[in-house]
Amino acid sequence: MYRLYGKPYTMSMVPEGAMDEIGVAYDLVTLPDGRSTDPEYLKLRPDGLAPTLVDGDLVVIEGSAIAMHLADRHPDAGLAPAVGTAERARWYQWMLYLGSMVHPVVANEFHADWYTDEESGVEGVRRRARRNADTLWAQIDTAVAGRAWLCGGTFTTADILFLAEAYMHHDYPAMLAREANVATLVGRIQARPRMAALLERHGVETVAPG
Ligand SMILES: N[C@@H](CCC(=O)N[C@@H](CS)C(=O)NCC(=O)O)C(=O)O
Repeated sequence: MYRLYGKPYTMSMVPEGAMDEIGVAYDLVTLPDGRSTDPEYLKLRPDGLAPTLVDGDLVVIEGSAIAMHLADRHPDAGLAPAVGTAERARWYQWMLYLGSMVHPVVANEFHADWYTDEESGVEGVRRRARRNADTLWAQIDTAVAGRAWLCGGTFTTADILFLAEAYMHHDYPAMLAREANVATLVGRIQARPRMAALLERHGVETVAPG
C-alpha cells in the first residue's frame, strides 16, 4: 500500500487528492508543523518538508511529481492526458508552473522568516509575496478563460493542484472575487465529491462557485 507523509492544508493535498480520485487506499502519516527533524523522515526527504510518497522501494518527493507519478501508475483513472497530445503538453506546463512558480510565492508568504536573515525584513518579504501572488493569479485568470478543465476536456492532476494552490492563496476569498475565470474553474473542480471531501478534511472553508 502507498504511504504518504503529509500535513493538513499543504502541498500534500495534491497527491492525496490524486489517490482519492484514483480510488486507491493509502496510509497517511501526518507530520508535525515546521520542517521535520526526525532522522528517519530526513532519510526519505532531506529538507524535512511535506509531502513524500513511499511506493514500495521507491521514494518520491515533491507534491507535483508525486501526483504525476500516481497518474502514470494508474492510467485507467485518466488523470494524465495521453502522451504527445496538446493536453499532455499543457499538463506538463501547469504541473510545473503551479509547483515551481506559484507555490514558492505561497511559501514566501507563509514562511517569510525563512527568506530573510533580518527580523526587520520579514514583513517586507511577506508584503511583496502577497503582491506577487496577486499578480500571478491575475495572469492565470486570463490564461484559464473558457477552460472546461485546466488542460482541456478532461479532469487531471493539474486541476487538483490548481484547486490546492488557489486555496493556499493568502486571501483566497478576495482573489476569487477578483478573478472570475479562476473562480469558475475552482467551482467546477470543488463540485467533484472527492475534491469537496478533500477540502473539508483539510479544513478549507470553500468559497461558493463564481
Ligand atoms: N515544492 C515542495 C514544497 C514543499 C513545502 O513547501 N512543504 C511545506 C508545506 S506546503 C512544508 O512542509 N512546510 C512545513 C510546515 O509548514 O509545517 C513540494 O511540492 O513538495
